[in-house]
Amino acid sequence: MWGKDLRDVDADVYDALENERQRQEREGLELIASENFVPEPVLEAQGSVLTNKYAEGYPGSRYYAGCQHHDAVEDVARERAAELFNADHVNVQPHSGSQANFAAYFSVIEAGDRVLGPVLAHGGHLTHGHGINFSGTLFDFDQYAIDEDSERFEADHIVAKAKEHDPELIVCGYSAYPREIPFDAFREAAEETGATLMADIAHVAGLVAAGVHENPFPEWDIVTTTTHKTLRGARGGMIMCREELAKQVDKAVFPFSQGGPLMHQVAAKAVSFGLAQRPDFADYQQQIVANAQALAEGLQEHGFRLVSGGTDNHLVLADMTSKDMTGKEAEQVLEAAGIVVNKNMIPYDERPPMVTSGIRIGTPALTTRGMEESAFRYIAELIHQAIDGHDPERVQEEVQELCDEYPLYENEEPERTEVVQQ
Ligand code: DSN
Repeated sequence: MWGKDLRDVDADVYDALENERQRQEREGLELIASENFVPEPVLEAQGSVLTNKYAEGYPGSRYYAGCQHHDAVEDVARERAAELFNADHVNVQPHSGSQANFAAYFSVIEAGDRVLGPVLAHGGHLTHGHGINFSGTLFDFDQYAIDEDSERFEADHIVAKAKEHDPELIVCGYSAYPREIPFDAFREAAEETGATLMADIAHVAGLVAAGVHENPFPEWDIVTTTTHKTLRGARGGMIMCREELAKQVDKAVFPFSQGGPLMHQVAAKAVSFGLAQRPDFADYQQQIVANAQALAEGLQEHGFRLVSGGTDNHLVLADMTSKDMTGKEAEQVLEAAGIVVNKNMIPYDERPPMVTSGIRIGTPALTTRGMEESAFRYIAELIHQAIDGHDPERVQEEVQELCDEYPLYENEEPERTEVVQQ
């Protein structure tokens, strides 16, 4: 009817996809801390016929007929996630991390309620109470900060802030915090104030699932995550909670904030959770951290100042004022050399978010390619050479060689054919 192969049917999209595959595999070192490369079976599930069907509701209770196979897939996803994170209940339908946080808030608090969350520039996320986001608009947020000297979240400050604001909900979890999340400090603050506890573990979810980072369960009330960062799954969000909150969480996702679930994504989440249950996933997560620490040491040897002096997890945050550069300039210089990082605010940054003083560098994606500590020490050397302006062409060549040495998807390059537009 319309042809079977994308390359025959739509040259524009086919070419863009092929170019992106080429960029990911051959044209640079992917060091954005929130990105990763999913295994082929995850891609296969994402491109499956499950995209064809509406399945509003939950397994065993759908609004449309014909959902038996969708039920099977969603049950598997929920069960695997619950086991991975030791959660009583899981909702795997949120389309993204922001959607998960939206629904999580409305499952435990109402508009106008008081919430305590982190300062965005101190590692938080827009959905943790920023004024330009729904969270800062709909709820009465106050923010806790990183300690200016230790550059870590400290219990005294968090507890004092909680007593001052008397929140109904306390949120922790970060996009750019290189240290272990101090869950105890938040538990103490919640005990003092009676607040509900919510952790957004999007960045460290893979580490948590593998036991490389502390798990907020079983003590915490509600935990959100994305599924595609260190967890290395299909792109999307997820909410986990104590059994008592299960009904509220499900209602807050559907019908309150979402319509039909993206069941092809749910299937792909199920596949990635299954892969995360295998023993080699724990090795992978340990390697992510070992690589970040090797990268941190290499950068420090070359005079980069790192926020908090190092890392416990999958990312480092480099203060580029130690190299007389802004984050934006560093991002551009590195991108020209084929090293992909993002500019990032550092705590107490005096520069605006589109300039920043820092860069965030993460190890999950290149660890998926098989790189270990020696490769990351070498990457630190290449970053130093690019930033300090040594022979940019040679740095680019070295980046290319590293990409070739650590292939990503092993598939043969498809033969380009003449595209016939229909
Ligand atoms: N955009 C993500 C990150 O890069 O951390 C957060 O949602």
